[in-house]
Amino acid sequence: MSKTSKRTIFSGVQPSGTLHIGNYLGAISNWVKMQDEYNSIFCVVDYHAITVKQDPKELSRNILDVVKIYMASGISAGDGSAPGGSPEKSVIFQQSDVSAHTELAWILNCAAARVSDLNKMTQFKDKAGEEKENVSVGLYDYPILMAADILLYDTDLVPVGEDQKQHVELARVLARRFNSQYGKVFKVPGVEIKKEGARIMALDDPAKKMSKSASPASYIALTDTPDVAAKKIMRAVTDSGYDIKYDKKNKPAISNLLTIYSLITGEDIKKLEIKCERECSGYGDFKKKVAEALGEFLETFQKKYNSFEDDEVREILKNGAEKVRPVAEETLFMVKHKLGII
Ligand code: AQP
Repeated sequence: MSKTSKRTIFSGVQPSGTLHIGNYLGAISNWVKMQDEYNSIFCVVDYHAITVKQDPKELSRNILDVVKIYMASGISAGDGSAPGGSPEKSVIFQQSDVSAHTELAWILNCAAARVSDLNKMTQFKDKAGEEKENVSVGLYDYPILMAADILLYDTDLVPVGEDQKQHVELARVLARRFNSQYGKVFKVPGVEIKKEGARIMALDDPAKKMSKSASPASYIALTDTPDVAAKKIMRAVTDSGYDIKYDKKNKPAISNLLTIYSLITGEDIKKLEIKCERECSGYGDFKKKVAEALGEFLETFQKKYNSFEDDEVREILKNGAEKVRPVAEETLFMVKHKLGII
Protein backbone atom coordinates (compact mmCIF):
# COMPACT_ATOMS: atom_id res chain seq x y z
CA MET A 1 0.00 0.00 0.00
CA SER A 2 1.53 3.28 -1.02
CA LYS A 3 0.60 6.59 0.54
CA THR A 4 -2.19 8.02 -1.66
CA SER A 5 -3.77 11.42 -2.19
CA LYS A 6 -6.96 10.20 -0.50
CA ARG A 7 -7.39 10.91 3.19
CA THR A 8 -6.89 7.87 5.41
CA ILE A 9 -9.23 6.26 7.93
CA PHE A 10 -8.12 3.61 10.39
CA SER A 11 -10.25 1.62 12.81
CA GLY A 12 -10.53 -1.83 14.35
CA VAL A 13 -12.46 -4.29 16.46
CA GLN A 14 -11.17 -6.63 19.16
CA PRO A 15 -11.73 -10.33 18.48
CA SER A 16 -12.76 -10.67 22.12
CA GLY A 17 -16.13 -12.34 21.58
CA THR A 18 -19.16 -12.30 19.37
CA LEU A 19 -19.68 -8.98 17.65
CA HIS A 20 -23.00 -7.31 18.35
CA ILE A 21 -25.30 -4.80 16.71
CA GLY A 22 -23.63 -2.04 18.77
CA ASN A 23 -20.32 -2.71 17.02
CA TYR A 24 -22.13 -2.73 13.68
CA LEU A 25 -24.44 0.27 14.14
CA GLY A 26 -21.92 2.38 16.06
CA ALA A 27 -18.81 1.70 14.03
CA ILE A 28 -18.64 -0.84 11.18
CA SER A 29 -21.66 0.46 9.24
CA ASN A 30 -19.97 3.87 9.22
CA TRP A 31 -16.74 2.39 7.82
CA VAL A 32 -18.73 0.88 4.96
CA LYS A 33 -20.09 4.31 4.05
CA MET A 34 -16.67 5.93 4.26
CA GLN A 35 -14.61 3.36 2.34
CA ASP A 36 -15.37 4.84 -1.11
CA GLU A 37 -14.05 8.23 -0.15
CA TYR A 38 -11.09 7.29 2.04
CA ASN A 39 -7.99 5.19 1.91
CA SER A 40 -9.43 2.69 4.40
CA ILE A 41 -7.52 0.45 6.79
CA PHE A 42 -9.42 -1.89 9.11
CA CYS A 43 -7.61 -3.95 11.67
CA VAL A 44 -8.48 -6.99 13.76
CA VAL A 45 -6.87 -5.82 16.98
CA ASP A 46 -5.88 -9.14 18.55
CA TYR A 47 -3.24 -7.62 20.85
CA HIS A 48 -6.00 -5.49 22.36
CA ALA A 49 -8.15 -8.59 22.91
CA ILE A 50 -5.45 -10.30 25.02
CA THR A 51 -5.51 -7.47 27.57
CA VAL A 52 -8.10 -9.73 29.20
CA LYS A 53 -7.86 -13.52 29.33
CA GLN A 54 -8.90 -15.24 26.09
CA ASP A 55 -9.35 -18.91 25.35
CA PRO A 56 -6.70 -19.63 22.65
CA LYS A 57 -9.02 -21.74 20.46
CA GLU A 58 -11.82 -19.21 20.68
CA LEU A 59 -9.44 -16.35 19.97
CA SER A 60 -8.18 -17.86 16.72
CA ARG A 61 -11.78 -18.57 15.68
CA ASN A 62 -12.86 -15.03 16.61
CA ILE A 63 -10.05 -13.46 14.54
CA LEU A 64 -11.41 -15.08 11.37
CA ASP A 65 -15.01 -14.36 12.34
CA VAL A 66 -14.34 -10.64 12.81
CA VAL A 67 -13.08 -10.49 9.21
CA LYS A 68 -16.23 -12.29 8.05
CA ILE A 69 -18.31 -9.72 9.94
CA TYR A 70 -16.41 -6.88 8.25
CA MET A 71 -17.00 -8.43 4.83
CA ALA A 72 -20.67 -9.30 5.47
CA SER A 73 -21.18 -5.67 6.56
CA GLY A 74 -19.92 -4.51 3.18
CA ILE A 75 -16.21 -3.84 3.70
CA SER A 76 -14.61 -4.95 0.46
CA ALA A 77 -11.14 -6.34 0.68
CA GLY A 78 -9.47 -9.08 -1.33
CA ASP A 79 -9.09 -9.11 -5.10
CA GLY A 80 -12.71 -9.80 -5.96
CA SER A 81 -11.95 -13.18 -7.46
CA ALA A 82 -12.90 -15.26 -4.43
CA PRO A 83 -16.48 -16.48 -3.96
CA GLY A 84 -18.49 -13.67 -2.43
CA GLY A 85 -15.62 -11.29 -3.11
CA SER A 86 -16.04 -7.77 -4.41
CA PRO A 87 -13.61 -5.18 -5.77
CA GLU A 88 -11.13 -4.05 -3.19
CA LYS A 89 -11.84 -0.74 -1.51
CA SER A 90 -10.26 -1.35 1.88
CA VAL A 91 -7.41 -3.20 3.54
CA ILE A 92 -8.12 -5.65 6.35
CA PHE A 93 -5.26 -7.04 8.43
CA GLN A 94 -4.43 -8.60 11.79
CA GLN A 95 -2.61 -6.33 14.24
CA SER A 96 -0.09 -8.94 15.43
CA ASP A 97 1.05 -9.51 11.82
CA VAL A 98 2.65 -6.04 11.81
CA SER A 99 5.18 -5.80 14.64
CA ALA A 100 5.54 -2.03 14.23
CA HIS A 101 2.34 -1.66 16.33
CA THR A 102 3.86 -3.04 19.53
CA GLU A 103 7.23 -1.39 18.84
CA LEU A 104 5.65 2.03 18.48
CA ALA A 105 3.45 1.43 21.53
CA TRP A 106 6.59 0.84 23.62
CA ILE A 107 8.24 3.96 22.24
CA LEU A 108 5.13 6.06 22.98
CA ASN A 109 5.04 4.58 26.49
CA CYS A 110 8.53 5.90 27.06
CA ALA A 111 8.74 9.03 24.94
CA ALA A 112 5.27 10.55 25.00
CA ALA A 113 2.78 9.05 27.47
CA ARG A 114 2.45 9.93 31.15
CA VAL A 115 0.90 7.86 33.92
CA SER A 116 -1.46 10.81 34.48
CA ASP A 117 -2.76 10.42 30.87
CA LEU A 118 -3.77 6.83 31.53
CA ASN A 119 -5.23 7.58 34.94
CA LYS A 120 -7.88 9.69 33.19
CA MET A 121 -9.15 6.88 30.94
CA THR A 122 -12.74 6.09 31.88
CA GLN A 123 -12.91 2.80 29.95
CA PHE A 124 -10.13 1.36 32.13
CA LYS A 125 -12.05 2.38 35.23
CA ASP A 126 -15.22 0.74 33.86
CA LYS A 127 -13.49 -2.45 32.73
CA ALA A 128 -11.21 -2.90 35.73
CA GLY A 129 -13.83 -1.90 38.31
CA GLU A 130 -12.98 -3.17 41.78
CA GLU A 131 -10.23 -5.36 40.33
CA LYS A 132 -7.99 -2.52 39.22
CA GLU A 133 -4.95 -3.82 41.13
CA ASN A 134 -5.29 -7.32 39.65
CA VAL A 135 -6.01 -6.72 35.97
CA SER A 136 -3.22 -6.94 33.39
CA VAL A 137 -0.82 -4.05 32.83
CA GLY A 138 -1.89 -4.36 29.18
CA LEU A 139 -5.48 -3.37 30.00
CA TYR A 140 -4.15 -0.19 31.62
CA ASP A 141 -1.80 0.50 28.71
CA TYR A 142 -4.38 -0.37 25.99
CA PRO A 143 -4.90 3.29 24.89
CA ILE A 144 -1.19 3.64 24.09
CA LEU A 145 -1.27 0.62 21.79
CA MET A 146 -4.40 2.10 20.19
CA ALA A 147 -2.54 5.39 19.65
CA ALA A 148 0.27 3.46 17.97
CA ASP A 149 -2.24 1.66 15.70
CA ILE A 150 -3.63 4.99 14.55
CA LEU A 151 -0.43 7.00 14.26
CA LEU A 152 1.48 4.47 12.16
CA TYR A 153 -0.66 5.16 9.08
CA ASP A 154 -0.83 8.96 8.84
CA THR A 155 -4.47 8.57 9.78
CA ASP A 156 -6.74 11.55 9.14
CA LEU A 157 -9.90 10.22 10.78
CA VAL A 158 -10.73 7.42 13.21
CA PRO A 159 -14.38 6.32 12.92
CA VAL A 160 -15.39 4.77 16.26
CA GLY A 161 -18.26 4.46 18.71
CA GLU A 162 -18.52 7.05 21.46
CA ASP A 163 -16.77 4.85 24.06
CA GLN A 164 -13.51 5.14 22.09
CA LYS A 165 -13.55 8.93 21.74
CA GLN A 166 -11.34 9.52 24.78
CA HIS A 167 -8.75 7.06 23.44
CA VAL A 168 -8.55 8.85 20.08
CA GLU A 169 -8.17 12.14 21.94
CA LEU A 170 -5.21 10.64 23.78
CA ALA A 171 -3.67 9.61 20.44
CA ARG A 172 -3.93 13.27 19.41
CA VAL A 173 -2.20 14.40 22.61
CA LEU A 174 0.61 11.86 22.17
CA ALA A 175 1.13 12.80 18.51
CA ARG A 176 1.44 16.49 19.40
CA ARG A 177 3.68 15.82 22.38
CA PHE A 178 6.07 13.60 20.41
CA ASN A 179 6.16 16.04 17.47
CA SER A 180 6.92 19.02 19.69
CA GLN A 181 9.65 17.20 21.58
CA TYR A 182 11.41 15.35 18.75
CA GLY A 183 10.28 17.02 15.52
CA LYS A 184 7.26 16.33 13.37
CA VAL A 185 6.56 12.72 12.46
CA PHE A 186 2.91 12.11 13.25
CA LYS A 187 -0.24 13.44 11.66
CA VAL A 188 -2.71 14.48 14.37
CA PRO A 189 -5.83 12.36 13.71
CA GLY A 190 -9.45 13.46 14.00
CA VAL A 191 -12.27 11.40 15.46
CA GLU A 192 -15.47 10.55 13.56
CA ILE A 193 -18.50 9.60 15.62
CA LYS A 194 -21.97 8.92 14.24
CA LYS A 195 -24.80 11.17 15.37
CA GLU A 196 -27.15 8.23 15.96
CA GLY A 197 -26.08 4.83 17.27
CA ALA A 198 -22.71 5.91 18.65
CA ARG A 199 -23.66 4.27 21.94
CA ILE A 200 -26.13 1.41 21.69
CA MET A 201 -27.11 0.44 25.20
CA ALA A 202 -27.44 -3.00 26.84
CA LEU A 203 -30.88 -4.63 26.52
CA ASP A 204 -30.94 -5.57 30.20
CA ASP A 205 -29.66 -2.22 31.48
CA PRO A 206 -30.00 0.92 29.36
CA ALA A 207 -27.53 2.72 31.64
CA LYS A 208 -24.70 0.50 30.33
CA LYS A 209 -23.36 0.28 26.80
CA MET A 210 -23.93 -2.92 24.85
CA SER A 211 -20.73 -4.92 25.24
CA LYS A 212 -19.60 -8.26 23.86
CA SER A 213 -17.95 -9.31 27.13
CA ALA A 214 -21.20 -8.85 29.09
CA SER A 215 -24.04 -11.38 29.45
CA PRO A 216 -25.41 -12.63 26.09
CA ALA A 217 -28.91 -11.48 27.14
CA SER A 218 -27.63 -7.90 27.07
CA TYR A 219 -26.69 -7.86 23.40
CA ILE A 220 -27.91 -8.97 19.99
CA ALA A 221 -25.02 -10.81 18.39
CA LEU A 222 -24.68 -10.42 14.64
CA THR A 223 -24.72 -14.21 14.55
CA ASP A 224 -27.86 -14.65 16.69
CA THR A 225 -30.65 -16.40 14.81
CA PRO A 226 -33.73 -14.22 14.25
CA ASP A 227 -35.54 -16.37 16.87
CA VAL A 228 -32.88 -15.85 19.53
CA ALA A 229 -32.75 -12.12 18.72
CA ALA A 230 -36.56 -11.87 19.00
CA LYS A 231 -36.51 -13.55 22.42
CA LYS A 232 -33.84 -11.13 23.63
CA ILE A 233 -35.82 -8.11 22.39
CA MET A 234 -39.04 -9.37 23.98
CA ARG A 235 -37.17 -9.75 27.30
CA ALA A 236 -35.43 -6.36 27.05
CA VAL A 237 -36.16 -4.04 29.95
CA THR A 238 -38.58 -1.18 29.28
CA ASP A 239 -39.42 2.07 31.06
CA SER A 240 -42.44 3.10 33.10
CA GLY A 241 -45.48 4.43 31.21
CA TYR A 242 -46.87 3.30 27.84
CA ASP A 243 -45.76 5.87 25.28
CA ILE A 244 -43.33 4.89 22.57
CA LYS A 245 -41.38 8.12 22.58
CA TYR A 246 -37.72 8.96 22.09
CA ASP A 247 -36.73 10.57 25.39
CA LYS A 248 -33.25 9.52 26.49
CA LYS A 249 -33.56 10.97 29.97
CA ASN A 250 -36.95 9.63 31.01
CA LYS A 251 -37.26 6.64 28.66
CA PRO A 252 -33.73 5.32 28.11
CA ALA A 253 -34.77 1.73 27.31
CA ILE A 254 -37.46 2.67 24.76
CA SER A 255 -35.13 5.29 23.24
CA ASN A 256 -32.46 2.61 22.80
CA LEU A 257 -34.92 0.25 21.09
CA LEU A 258 -36.17 3.10 18.88
CA THR A 259 -32.57 3.92 17.89
CA ILE A 260 -31.91 0.29 16.96
CA TYR A 261 -35.23 0.10 15.05
CA SER A 262 -34.47 3.32 13.17
CA LEU A 263 -30.92 2.39 12.20
CA ILE A 264 -31.85 -1.12 11.10
CA THR A 265 -34.80 0.05 8.94
CA GLY A 266 -33.31 3.38 7.80
CA GLU A 267 -36.52 5.10 8.98
CA ASP A 268 -36.50 8.38 10.84
CA ILE A 269 -37.19 8.04 14.59
CA LYS A 270 -39.99 10.66 14.46
CA LYS A 271 -41.77 8.68 11.73
CA LEU A 272 -41.38 5.48 13.71
CA GLU A 273 -42.92 7.11 16.79
CA ILE A 274 -45.98 8.09 14.75
CA LYS A 275 -46.22 4.64 13.14
CA CYS A 276 -45.94 2.93 16.54
CA GLU A 277 -48.52 5.23 18.12
CA ARG A 278 -50.94 4.17 15.36
CA GLU A 279 -50.13 0.49 15.19
CA CYS A 280 -49.03 -0.61 18.66
CA SER A 281 -51.20 -1.02 21.72
CA GLY A 282 -48.23 -1.20 24.09
CA TYR A 283 -44.57 -2.04 24.54
CA GLY A 284 -45.19 -5.70 23.57
CA ASP A 285 -46.41 -4.74 20.08
CA PHE A 286 -43.56 -2.29 19.69
CA LYS A 287 -40.98 -4.92 20.62
CA LYS A 288 -42.50 -7.33 18.09
CA LYS A 289 -41.92 -4.75 15.36
CA VAL A 290 -38.31 -4.20 16.43
CA ALA A 291 -37.74 -7.96 16.58
CA GLU A 292 -39.23 -8.45 13.11
CA ALA A 293 -37.03 -5.75 11.56
CA LEU A 294 -33.95 -7.14 13.30
CA GLY A 295 -34.81 -10.67 12.14
CA GLU A 296 -34.93 -9.54 8.51
CA PHE A 297 -31.63 -7.71 8.87
CA LEU A 298 -29.91 -10.68 10.54
CA GLU A 299 -31.13 -13.15 7.96
CA THR A 300 -29.66 -11.15 5.07
CA PHE A 301 -26.48 -10.40 7.01
CA GLN A 302 -25.88 -14.02 7.96
CA LYS A 303 -26.36 -15.27 4.39
CA LYS A 304 -23.35 -13.17 3.43
CA TYR A 305 -21.43 -14.00 6.59
CA ASN A 306 -21.78 -17.75 5.97
CA SER A 307 -20.62 -17.42 2.36
CA PHE A 308 -16.98 -16.73 3.34
CA GLU A 309 -14.47 -19.57 3.77
CA ASP A 310 -11.73 -19.55 6.43
CA ASP A 311 -8.98 -19.92 3.82
CA GLU A 312 -10.30 -16.94 1.88
CA VAL A 313 -10.19 -14.89 5.08
CA ARG A 314 -6.62 -16.03 5.91
CA GLU A 315 -5.56 -14.91 2.44
CA ILE A 316 -7.19 -11.49 2.93
CA LEU A 317 -5.36 -11.04 6.25
CA LYS A 318 -2.03 -12.11 4.74
CA ASN A 319 -2.41 -9.75 1.76
CA GLY A 320 -3.61 -6.94 4.04
CA ALA A 321 -0.55 -7.21 6.30
CA GLU A 322 1.75 -7.19 3.28
CA LYS A 323 0.12 -3.98 2.05
CA VAL A 324 0.23 -2.01 5.29
CA ARG A 325 3.55 -3.25 6.71
CA PRO A 326 5.76 -0.97 4.55
CA VAL A 327 3.75 2.12 5.58
CA ALA A 328 3.96 1.19 9.26
CA GLU A 329 7.68 0.46 9.01
CA GLU A 330 8.37 3.76 7.31
CA THR A 331 6.68 5.67 10.15
CA LEU A 332 8.51 3.58 12.74
CA PHE A 333 11.82 4.25 11.01
CA MET A 334 11.19 8.01 11.19
CA VAL A 335 10.30 7.76 14.88
CA LYS A 336 13.44 5.75 15.68
CA HIS A 337 15.53 8.21 13.69
CA LYS A 338 14.14 11.16 15.66
CA LEU A 339 14.89 9.33 18.91
CA GLY A 340 18.46 8.64 17.83
CA ILE A 341 18.02 4.86 17.79
CA ILE A 342 18.68 4.64 14.05
N1 AQP B 1 -22.54 -0.36 22.42
C1 AQP B 1 -21.91 0.21 21.42
N2 AQP B 1 -22.52 1.16 20.68
C2 AQP B 1 -21.87 1.76 19.63
N3 AQP B 1 -20.61 1.45 19.27
C3 AQP B 1 -19.97 0.49 19.98
N4 AQP B 1 -18.73 -0.04 19.89
C4 AQP B 1 -18.58 -0.97 20.86
N5 AQP B 1 -19.68 -1.06 21.59
C5 AQP B 1 -20.57 -0.16 21.09
C6 AQP B 1 -17.75 0.34 18.89
O1 AQP B 1 -17.37 -0.83 18.18
C7 AQP B 1 -16.01 -0.70 17.79
C8 AQP B 1 -15.27 -1.94 18.18
O2 AQP B 1 -15.25 -2.07 19.57
P1 AQP B 1 -14.18 -3.03 20.24
O3 AQP B 1 -14.58 -4.41 20.08
O4 AQP B 1 -12.84 -2.74 19.73
O5 AQP B 1 -14.13 -2.64 21.75
P2 AQP B 1 -15.16 -2.07 22.74
O6 AQP B 1 -15.44 -0.66 22.40
O7 AQP B 1 -14.61 -2.32 24.10
O8 AQP B 1 -16.44 -2.95 22.44
P3 AQP B 1 -17.14 -4.04 23.34
O9 AQP B 1 -18.21 -4.69 22.58
O10 AQP B 1 -17.54 -3.43 24.64
O11 AQP B 1 -16.00 -5.10 23.56
P4 AQP B 1 -15.44 -5.75 24.86
O12 AQP B 1 -16.62 -6.19 25.66
O13 AQP B 1 -14.60 -6.87 24.37
O14 AQP B 1 -14.64 -4.70 25.53
C9 AQP B 1 -15.46 0.55 18.47
O15 AQP B 1 -15.43 1.61 17.52
C10 AQP B 1 -16.46 0.84 19.53
O16 AQP B 1 -16.54 2.21 19.84
